[in-house]
Amino acid sequence: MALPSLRVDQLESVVARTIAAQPVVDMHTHLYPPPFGTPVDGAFRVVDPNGLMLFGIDEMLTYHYLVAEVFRVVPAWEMPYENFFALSKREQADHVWQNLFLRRTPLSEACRGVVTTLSALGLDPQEKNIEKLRNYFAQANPGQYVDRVMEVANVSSIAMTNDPFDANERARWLRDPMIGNDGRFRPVLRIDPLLVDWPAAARTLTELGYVSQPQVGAAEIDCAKRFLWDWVHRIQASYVVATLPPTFRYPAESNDPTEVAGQTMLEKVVLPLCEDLGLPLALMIGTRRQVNPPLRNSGDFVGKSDIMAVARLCQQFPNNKFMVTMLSRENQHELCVAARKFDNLMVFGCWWFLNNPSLIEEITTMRIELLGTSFIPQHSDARVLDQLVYKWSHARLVVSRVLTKKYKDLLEAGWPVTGDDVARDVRDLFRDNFLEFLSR
Ligand code: FIX
Ligand code: ZN
Repeated sequence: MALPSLRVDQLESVVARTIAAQPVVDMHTHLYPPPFGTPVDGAFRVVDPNGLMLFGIDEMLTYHYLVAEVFRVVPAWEMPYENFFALSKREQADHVWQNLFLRRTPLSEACRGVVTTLSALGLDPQEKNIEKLRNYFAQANPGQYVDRVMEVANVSSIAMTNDPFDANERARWLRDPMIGNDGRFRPVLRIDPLLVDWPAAARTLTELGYVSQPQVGAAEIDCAKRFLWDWVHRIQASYVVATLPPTFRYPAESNDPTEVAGQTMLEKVVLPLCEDLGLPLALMIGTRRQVNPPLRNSGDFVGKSDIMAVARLCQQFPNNKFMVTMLSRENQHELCVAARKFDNLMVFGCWWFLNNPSLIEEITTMRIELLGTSFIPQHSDARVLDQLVYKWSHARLVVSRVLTKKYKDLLEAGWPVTGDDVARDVRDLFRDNFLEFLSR
């Protein structure tokens, strides 16, 4: 028997409850399971300084979003960049805690995120003594802590970003082929240099025995194919991803050899392999890297990109699947319209500088109006495990608000909305759209 329609006054609580209860498949993060190493042990001894599994208060406070913000209030003439980065992680965290949380109100989204996370983990965010907070995380067993955070955040699966061009990460995979074998994490192959910096990619490939020259010829295409095939299989990648600058064009509009090489790699290596293996290619477009290099990975910026490049790719490679997010707010509308034209385009996430409630609300509303529920509303981009908690609880709140409003409009237009309808839509948005796109 069909369930009765919800009343307008029931919508808000039913939608909020349904979204809170829906486990999320997080399709893009920079998180890793414990075998990838943790930088410090429980006694704060440095055990693996380049370890990739980050968690705890010091990592949260030194997130690159917060590092950028602390230089707003203690500028480089007071705390030169190199002095800040010469500090130990604990000292950097102390500096951020002092200046963004104790001396000021932690109003920004990234600051509020730390507060949400501490509260949800059962800690007192008003605890001004950071050592007490540190002690909590020091007692955590990394493997069990992954479960705890996933439970609190209600996240059922975490996509990693696995970069064979990063010597640190690559060495770990080569040392231990089973390193990514953790059912909670989903490996994803990141290939930026192949598309944006072929000379650098060629150096790495050569070092690894896939001997390549800075000029792309048949041998280079062959080497890159073998490299990509080997790594997709070594890590068992769910999809392939690259972050691209706002200047990305398809087809390339200049004769710049690196751009032309990137296009050749895309057309002759990446897309054929993705098609053969049925893997989506995720393109994250719009990052202008290092506009302020001394700020390190806090020094990246945003730029408006060209959606026609995406449309041409979708049109010319109909057997490929593309998942696309764009960093610039100005690109969001056109990207949505492109998704109406191409069923091999999945729009995802409110990325980085867009991951703010006001922008998520605007973008998600527009996406629903143009695409119904056929998109992936958010990914966390978490770099520190604990951030899953706030990134998802904040996103859930906003998506709840947007969906409630949209269901209300529909009820008023004369269409019944049941609890089952809400559950199905929420499942699609937070889990199934991604999983079905992978397996399509
Ligand atoms: O390229 C990316 O995957 C970006 O998400 C990162 O490079 C960026 O630093 C980030 O963490 C944004 O949230
Ligand atoms: Zn990312």
